[in-house]
Amino acid sequence: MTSQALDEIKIGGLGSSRKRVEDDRFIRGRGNYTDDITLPGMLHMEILRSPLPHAIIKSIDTSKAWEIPGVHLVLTGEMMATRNLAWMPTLSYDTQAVLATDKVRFQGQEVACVIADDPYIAKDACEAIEVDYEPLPPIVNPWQGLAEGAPVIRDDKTGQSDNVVYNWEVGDKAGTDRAFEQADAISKLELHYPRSHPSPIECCGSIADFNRATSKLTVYMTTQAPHIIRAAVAMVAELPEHMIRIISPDIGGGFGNKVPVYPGYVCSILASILLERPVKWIEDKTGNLISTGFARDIYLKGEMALRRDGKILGVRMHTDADHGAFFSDAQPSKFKIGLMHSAFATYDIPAAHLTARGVYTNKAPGGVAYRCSFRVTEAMFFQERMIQAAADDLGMDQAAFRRMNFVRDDDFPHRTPFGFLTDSGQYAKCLDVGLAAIDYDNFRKEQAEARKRGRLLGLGISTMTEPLGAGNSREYDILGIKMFDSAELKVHMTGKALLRTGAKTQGQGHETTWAQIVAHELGIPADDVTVEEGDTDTAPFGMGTYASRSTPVAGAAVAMVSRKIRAKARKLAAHLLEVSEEDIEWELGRFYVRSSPSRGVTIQECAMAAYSNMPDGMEPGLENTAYYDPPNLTWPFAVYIVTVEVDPETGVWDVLRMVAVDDCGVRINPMIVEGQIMGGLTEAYAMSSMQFITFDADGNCVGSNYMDYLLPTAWETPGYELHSEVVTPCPHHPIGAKGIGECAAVGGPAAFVNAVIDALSGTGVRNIDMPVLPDRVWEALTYRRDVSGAPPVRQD
Ligand code: MCN
Ligand code: CUN
Repeated sequence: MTSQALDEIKIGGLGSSRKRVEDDRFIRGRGNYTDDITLPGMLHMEILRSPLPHAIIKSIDTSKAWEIPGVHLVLTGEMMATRNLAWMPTLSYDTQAVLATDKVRFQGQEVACVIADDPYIAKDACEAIEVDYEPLPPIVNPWQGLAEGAPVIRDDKTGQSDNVVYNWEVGDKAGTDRAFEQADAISKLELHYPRSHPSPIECCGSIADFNRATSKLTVYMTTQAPHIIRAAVAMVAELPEHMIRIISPDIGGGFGNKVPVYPGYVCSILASILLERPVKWIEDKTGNLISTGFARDIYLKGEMALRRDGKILGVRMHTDADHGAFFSDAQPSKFKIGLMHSAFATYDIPAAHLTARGVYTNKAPGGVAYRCSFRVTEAMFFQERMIQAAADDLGMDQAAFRRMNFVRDDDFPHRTPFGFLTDSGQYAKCLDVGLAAIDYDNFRKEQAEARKRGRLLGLGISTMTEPLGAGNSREYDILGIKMFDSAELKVHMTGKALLRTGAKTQGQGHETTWAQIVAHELGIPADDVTVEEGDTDTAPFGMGTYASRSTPVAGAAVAMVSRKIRAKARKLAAHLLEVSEEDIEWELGRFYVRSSPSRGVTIQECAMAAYSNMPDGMEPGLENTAYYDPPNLTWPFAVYIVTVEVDPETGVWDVLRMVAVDDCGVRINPMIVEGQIMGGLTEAYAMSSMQFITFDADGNCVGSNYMDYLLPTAWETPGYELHSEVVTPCPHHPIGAKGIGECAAVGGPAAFVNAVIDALSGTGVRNIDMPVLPDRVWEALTYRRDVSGAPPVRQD
């Protein structure tokens, strides 16, 4: 490098904790969310939802609703059916009712819609609709669904005679059986990962605008994946794809909640086509909590074959997933239970076998949504709870047991027990950093001392590997659409640039970080790069943002398109400097002549030349597009360590300290990465300590509002101590970055629960299901037994 190279941090390049450019409008209240948009002549839609979880619809009388002044349209399933729109395909090859025709299958299911001059009229008219239901027995958990004689929820499906969605398995059964035969000890664990809800502050919504003059349909909506939605709308509504434009404006948090296709979107689209006017639908909080993509609600059990010295020989795992009434998971087609089989990727385990069963119940459809990379959250939770139980059973130290079984640094690339190929990491080093930070040995001493005086201290460790960034396209597709991503870069003649990608930020800060990648690759200051996402008419095709795939896939495409631009700029530089291309060297922001480094041209000068002084035969302009199909997922690693004190009288537990060591490879923007980690840890704390959304025996959703389903505020949230000193660059990512968006929410819960269980050691309590509420801890301590969180079942 010559002295004229730019200071990368000063231009907001890689490693710069640049302030988030999008926050300027957000904190001034100038964001542009779906509900901020008003179109001329716009009408408003409200949804009538079922009060019952399971019932036959005998009749629907909409006559009173039609009579209310200001009502323009009342939609029912029967009307949808005449257009073949009563049912829609889901992203997991099932079908889902748009508006119920035959039966309602969960409380909160969409039964009818009213479109009116304003939302209040529409709401009143919904209440004027009379539906005659004949109740059926509700099914609130898989066991009820699987019981002999259980009513068949999906009697709409030909050939469906029970409530089983799928049976699926993966791994080496024979090898695992052999490992168990050779084991000195076998450890077992059973638990329920409760239903949890992404609960973004902004609910879902859409504005459909069918233009009668052009026949073009524009939909503004809260989607994390606009291009997938465009494809789905083209298929469901049988509209030509080029006549559909999906625009995701600002999104107030997605967290997976805004990946699926919801009936509200479809109904607003049909209403706009029928009325030839824009139709807006904005969901309310309870509507969001009872009807949109939930997460988890899965029963996990497993056993571990162990050698006396602590070596893990094999693992067996079984899952029973509650999918609600429709199997609508947005996940790679190949894997029925998402990436559950990423479990135990952290450890060198010779054999493993997983069986998975999905069951229909009378709940909202879902399972995969919420900072999860397709069930990785459940996988890593089970892994780390099982590891703690096994270490305890062997009487081994929690940290030593993990270290002994970790995949070693020189073992990469490593084939995980279920067949993934992990490529890099420094697991033991991360653990050492975490243990030193929490002062592990001293804490253990303090814990023993405190115990003598009746105080219950606990320490929980979670060490986890996360598969982030679907695809590659060989293995990952949704409905046959391959999971790659894209970026388009236009460098204007003054050297300012416009970047668009196929991803869609919902708060993660893409407008800030993508510009940093361009700055790193081209030396154009990040402030000179505008980033746009979310409009299918302008953005290149992409699969959207979830599974922390944006940095691994779209972010890689940003680097690749920048390199294409640089390659062309190099030709322009050679022309300007009147030397051959081979004599040109690059340093950040500038090409120079190798033999005479002071002779050079900046990237901005090259940009100007692309429009004003290009060599003969060169195509003018400085624009390009890159599609990126990653060779593998990225594999970040994290260590989360929590210490707690449990009050034996009340079961209340307080977090004393929380240490987080995240290795997500090269960090584009360290401040944004830390924000992602803190947000994820807070969600982990919320899930493990307070968030409770369940169903009573009659199938009523309990916790469908913010009075019951708690979001921690700054007051409840513990302080976090973050460590960033371990950096293992991703070997295949162009800038060495791995995903980070979900790590803390995935790995965090086990650390909190492990800490509470550790505080209870000696009582025989092996498990308390989340949320680990004080009354559950009290029950465990008082009766010295495990506490299950499974919903109650009706006994009559
Ligand atoms: N980043 C970085 N360096 C890295 C990795 C990431 O600077 N090595 C930056 C990225 O450039 C990006 C952010 O960190 O600005 C998150 O990047 P990434 O890990 O690629 O995740 P995505 O952008 O794909 O975001 C998805 C992920 C998911 S799946 C959920 S769920 C979730 C999450 O992000 N939802 C969120 N974090 C969220 N944060 C906010 N504020 N809102 C949501 O809805
Ligand atoms: Cu599964 S929640 Mo995120 O992948 O959108």
